[in-house]
Amino acid sequence: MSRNAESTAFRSALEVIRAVEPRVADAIGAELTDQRESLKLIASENYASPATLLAMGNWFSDKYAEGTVGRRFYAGCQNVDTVEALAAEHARELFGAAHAYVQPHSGIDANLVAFWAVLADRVESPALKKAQVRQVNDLTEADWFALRRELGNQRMLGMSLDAGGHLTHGFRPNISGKMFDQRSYGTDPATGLIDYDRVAEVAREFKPLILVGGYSAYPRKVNFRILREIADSVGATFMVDMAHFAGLVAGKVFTGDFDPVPHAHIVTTTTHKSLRGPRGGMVLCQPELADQVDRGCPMVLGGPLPHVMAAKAVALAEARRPDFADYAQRIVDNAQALAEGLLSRGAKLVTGGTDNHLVLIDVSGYGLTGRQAEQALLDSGIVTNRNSVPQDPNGAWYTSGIRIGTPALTTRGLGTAEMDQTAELMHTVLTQTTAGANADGTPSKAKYTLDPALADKIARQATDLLAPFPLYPTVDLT
Ligand code: DSN
Repeated sequence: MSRNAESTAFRSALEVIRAVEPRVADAIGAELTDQRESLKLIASENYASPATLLAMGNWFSDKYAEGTVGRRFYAGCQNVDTVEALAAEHARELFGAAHAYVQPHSGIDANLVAFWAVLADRVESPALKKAQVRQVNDLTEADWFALRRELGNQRMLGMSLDAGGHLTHGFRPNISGKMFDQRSYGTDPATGLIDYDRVAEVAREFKPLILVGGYSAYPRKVNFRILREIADSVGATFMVDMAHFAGLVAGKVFTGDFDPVPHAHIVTTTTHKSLRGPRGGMVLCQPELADQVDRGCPMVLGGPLPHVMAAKAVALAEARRPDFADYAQRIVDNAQALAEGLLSRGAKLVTGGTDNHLVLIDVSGYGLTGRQAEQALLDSGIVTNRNSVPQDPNGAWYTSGIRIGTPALTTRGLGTAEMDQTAELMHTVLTQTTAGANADGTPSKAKYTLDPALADKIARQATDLLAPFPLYPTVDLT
């Protein structure tokens, strides 16, 4: 695509927006500038292609399309059918999945669709069969009451939050924790790795309806074949949330035992992280769960967003191109180079390194909390996010970790040499930052000191590092 076509498209769009509310046009332009200038190491963020972005800004946004392809509750959905069917076809082909449902608006929505598909299949359907009725409206009040109690009395086993699991895998602040009786499996305190024997032991004791695999802050591969065997041994449905590493599955970096799709009954993902698509979610499943999954809207989702499904179709088509596999491999090469660069400068990393797109630094080694480190790095033009580490003494707000990831910088074209330079910049900031004290002299978990001149110098060096790798080089808004 020529520089001209993409520049013209975005410039024209901003001109149209500016005529109505110039402050919105200005904010959109400012966001591009900010993204271009920051060294983005947030493991869950990326940069979608211009084609993906443009597919979202159009009249598909106006259309209601509850239902599924060819079976809608609204008339006039033929064009939505086209893009939804395309997105689902690309998803099935890309991941080798039997069924794909591309309507979820986010990862949490995709997980809710999956949970309710399993509950419908494993709890509701048998109850309807037993009562010899076709649907819930035909149950007696007493049977309906009993079914509701049964639906609310199921068990889920997922990875603990401080080991890298996700809030939506049954934790109390999230609706999943209010729906399910939950237990967690953690990681081995000595190695930081998943202890599969321990997972099997907890599964045997707890007998979950759903065993969840997947993480948002675990820097290693997961063996999904073993987790499936554990699920089978206790009669659990095996679900994997691959939101963080879907791009590595799509790019065939994770194959065999490490590809969740052939092993899990149901797989959820976001479409924006390492997969580099629009903000959104998706569910892949085995044929026996397809009908229940397709009931996601209106079961737990509001009307599907056809403009986002159009963008999913574009991004998934991009991920099916041969160069996406090269991109996925470079994400991991970069993460490993970044981990090596940090380790060689004395950083303490959870599990001692990485097999995937993310690195978790235990910043207690620098005498800092995650919050202090996150802010000091931000002052220096390096965007990261704080994250708990296993058995974190500082809790989920202050934390003792910094999570970093390479999908975004890899999209810009930075390679392993730049990762080493990034490690040097981070090392300088983290070693030169000192934890502060509260007014009463006790150690503060938030206050810190970093020489502003040094922070400015690092920020300039970060900008210099990015300069040869312009973000959206085909887009010129001037
Ligand atoms: N917010 C995403 C992340 O940063 O990992 C997951 O929900």
